[in-house]
Amino acid sequence: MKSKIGGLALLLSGLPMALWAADLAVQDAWVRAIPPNMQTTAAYMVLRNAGTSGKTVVGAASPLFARVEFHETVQQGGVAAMMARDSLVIDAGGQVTLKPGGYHMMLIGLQGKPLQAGDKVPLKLRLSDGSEVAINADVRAAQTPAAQEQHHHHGH
Ligand SMILES: [Cu+2]
Repeated sequence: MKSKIGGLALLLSGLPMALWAADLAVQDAWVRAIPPNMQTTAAYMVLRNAGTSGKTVVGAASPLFARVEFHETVQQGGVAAMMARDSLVIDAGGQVTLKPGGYHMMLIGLQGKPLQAGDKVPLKLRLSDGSEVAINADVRAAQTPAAQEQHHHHGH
């Protein structure tokens, strides 16, 4: 991962955005495997901001999905519900963890074949300054208890 980022920075060294985006590190990015009859799943990761100013992720996209939304799972009267969020803010020197039962990226409208454990999902995060961060998330089998990120999206 480290060497990949280094190679990318070298490739784009003529562009100021490469330096900027390097402040935002993405770790442990993974996507929940999708059963054959579903088109929606969630992505999780740790976003770490090593920079001296806050970073705001304002959008995300994947070639494998029609659209990607930011959601937060919250407890409302004992029931888990998902709230859409416009953006994700990572404070200077801070980190935000996207995990089952909390913040996540909703991947909606699968294009193509079902995702199985071991597959990769390319994701691109767009920041408020116009820079982008590319991620290659691992697909993992759904073995965590918080499957609500899938079930609440029936009927979308
Ligand atoms: Cu969601």
